[in-house]
Amino acid sequence: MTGSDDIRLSEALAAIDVAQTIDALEAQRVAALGKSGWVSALLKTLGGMTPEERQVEGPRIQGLRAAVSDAIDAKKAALEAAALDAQLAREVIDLTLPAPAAPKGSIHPVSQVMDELAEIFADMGFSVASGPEIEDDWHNFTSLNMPESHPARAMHDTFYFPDEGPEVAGAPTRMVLRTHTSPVQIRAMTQQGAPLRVIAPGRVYRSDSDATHTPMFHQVEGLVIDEGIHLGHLKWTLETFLKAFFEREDIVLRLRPSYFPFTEPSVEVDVGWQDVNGRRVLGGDGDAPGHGWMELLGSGMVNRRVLEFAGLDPDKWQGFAFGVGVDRLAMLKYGMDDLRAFFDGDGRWLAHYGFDPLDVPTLSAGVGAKA
Ligand code: 2NL
Repeated sequence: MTGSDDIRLSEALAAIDVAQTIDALEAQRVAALGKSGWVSALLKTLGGMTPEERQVEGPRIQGLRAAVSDAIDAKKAALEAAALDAQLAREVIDLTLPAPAAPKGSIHPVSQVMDELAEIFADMGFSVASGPEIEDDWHNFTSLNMPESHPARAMHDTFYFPDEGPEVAGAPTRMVLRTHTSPVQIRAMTQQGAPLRVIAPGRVYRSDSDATHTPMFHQVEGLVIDEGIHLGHLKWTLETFLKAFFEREDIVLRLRPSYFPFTEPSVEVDVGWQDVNGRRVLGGDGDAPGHGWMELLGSGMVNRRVLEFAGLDPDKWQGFAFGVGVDRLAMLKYGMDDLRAFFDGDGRWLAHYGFDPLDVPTLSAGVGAKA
């Protein structure tokens, strides 16, 4: 018995040694150690033995089992190591391959400037409001103290839709492409009430097209409503905004009386500039020699009639508002000289003037990190 078992063992070990696959090895395991394997059969005979026989046969059969099991484990480790070596040899990385093409997109200067504006005004407690670009004429004109007959309506070169729109404030209305973002602020006042601090950046439309006008352009308006608001608050806010935006402390403002139907009094805001190597650079007193003034913003105290249209009591609440062209701000800050190129979608222009998508404007890092 012992002799034939030794032969079976050496045959099993030889078969394990020549196994080329995990499957072949598994077949050897089943043949020896499986339910009806020869080692398992030997183990079963232990039950019918005398204690004396079992004392000799037990360790001998367990020895056979361990010899087969150890040989299988060792062979399995060797086969797995060989398989890994083969895989590593197959999966070579060619480090001489060129890197994948870098992404080509960039952030349009108008988007960048709007992000900068949101960041600067957020720091002064303003939130950003938005609204429809297709407006009814009540929100675009009537509520801003521009009734049907008002000459300012004609001045706005409005794009009208052909059909009559829904009734608004009890009267039929026509739909227009908004000519300013003021209607967004009317909606903010109506929906959020007072006190209120919002800016409304976005696209606006006027039927006007030449070297300095495009039928679509971008505007940002700002509105503050609270008790006891006066022109001093307006001037401080615009000064603080322009200093942060142009990243210079020497910005000087000049306020001139003007007229807008929606503000009373109305104020035109000029910014001082100086000549630096033949270029106009903002900053400094515009009245100094070699300096001048540039008209930049329109603003004023919100007309009491506009507050009433928006459902606010003008004896309790006062406010100031302002409007400025975003495209113009971008040109002044980043040095483009042709407005029309903004909307041509020319990849070379965008590559030159566009911003890194990761270059997000923040007050802590500077709102205009890279031109
Ligand atoms: C300009 C002038 C301005 C406003 C916009 C405004 C909005 C409301 C009430 C009162 Cl809801 N006013 N906006 C006020 C003054 C001027 O824009 O020249 N924009 C480019």
